[in-house]
Amino acid sequence: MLEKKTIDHEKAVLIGVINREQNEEKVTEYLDELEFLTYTAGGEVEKRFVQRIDLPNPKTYIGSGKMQEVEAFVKEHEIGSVIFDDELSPVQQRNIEKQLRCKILDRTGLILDIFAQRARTSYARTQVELAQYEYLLPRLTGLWTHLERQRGGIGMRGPGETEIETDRRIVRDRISLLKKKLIKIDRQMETQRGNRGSLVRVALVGYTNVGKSTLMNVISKSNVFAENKLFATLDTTVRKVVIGNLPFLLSDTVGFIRKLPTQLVESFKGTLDEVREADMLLHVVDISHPNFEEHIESVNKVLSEIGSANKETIMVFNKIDLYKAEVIDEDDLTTERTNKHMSLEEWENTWMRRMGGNALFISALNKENLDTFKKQVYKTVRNIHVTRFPYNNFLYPENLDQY
Ligand SMILES: Nc1nc2c(ncn2[C@@H]2O[C@H](COP(=O)(O)OP(=O)(O)OP(=O)(O)O)[C@@H](O)[C@H]2O)c(=O)[nH]1
Ligand SMILES: [Mg+2]
Repeated sequence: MLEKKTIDHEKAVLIGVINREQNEEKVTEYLDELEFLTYTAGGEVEKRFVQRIDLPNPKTYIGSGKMQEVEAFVKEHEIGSVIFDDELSPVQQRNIEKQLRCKILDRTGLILDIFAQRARTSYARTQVELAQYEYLLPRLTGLWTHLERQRGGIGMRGPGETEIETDRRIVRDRISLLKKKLIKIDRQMETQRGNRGSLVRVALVGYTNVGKSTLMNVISKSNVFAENKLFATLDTTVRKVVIGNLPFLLSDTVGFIRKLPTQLVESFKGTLDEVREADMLLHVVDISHPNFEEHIESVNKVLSEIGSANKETIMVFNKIDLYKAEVIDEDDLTTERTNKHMSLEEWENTWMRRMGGNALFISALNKENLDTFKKQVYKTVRNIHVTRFPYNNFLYPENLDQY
């Protein structure tokens, strides 16, 4: 009898490269994240392969010797997917697949698959489907057709499942249909947003898994889905929040990630409109993550792409309960002191200090420092509010303490 593998335990192998732009430490961090993504998609990583290579091999991305190593491992351990941290060209993807005879995904394909798996509303599903078709279009010829019997699992959800052999014309038609459908939904959403009145709008933004939904739940007593997986939230939730007696609207939306596929940024335009139209942003950061500074950069990059980089922003450094500085042994004379060895207090005295009250340190989970957080949010929202409605500023004292 054929062994039936469950999607939950699909075996995967990860591949990353060391080059001038990314040293070994960076690659390890990237692969940690890729492993978390794989786990979120329902896979289990059996092994990581890392190669030092300055220019990717145009045919197979990694060199032929490494490919043989991977091939042997894939055969021996019945690996279902081989996942590359970097973007593969359609040609590379095809060549690699021919040699390894299993599913080949890159970071973009994997992220799209997770989005497809997690999309709940028809809006989110339409957005993801559009992104998947746009990713698929240049990769159509012959891709995966010889893998028919292995259908299902990572990378095969969504349009990949049924439409893979259809020709480009059909896919193009589908793309334009989905675009039209999105324009229609976008218009409806726009009207809905317009109906919300003139309340100040605050948007939670940040890297995925930093605690945006948790913070939303804590301050709005709502119940937004939060969990320790990537992209728990795909749709936007908007809640009315009142601090003091000042009401405003708070929205929680999709998290960002390094190399967020451009197809996704484009098709999630409607979802990101919430951010674009917000009066101010709460940029949530997981300060306990070793890579948090790079996360901030990735988020800022997406914010620039959607024209929201210059909005009034409060940086909210979350998960202070988990923050641990790496310690250098007293006798260790070789290790150089880097950012990773800084205490929270030291961090507070870096560029964060220059942000004044607009850099806050909290734990949404343990409800630490939420008072300071509320005070600062109040102050900023109030400023926007009284600028807009100068005649009723007597309703709202300048500071929350004055209530
Ligand atoms: N230790 C600790 N864990 C936290 C804190 N805030 C959130 N978490 C945990 O971090 C994980 C992710 O939280 P979410 O609120 O889902 O994060 P998110 O930013 O909404 O994530 P996405 O929707 O996936 O982008 C969950 O397991 C939370 O319990 C915190 O202050 N301390
Ligand atoms: Mg969330």
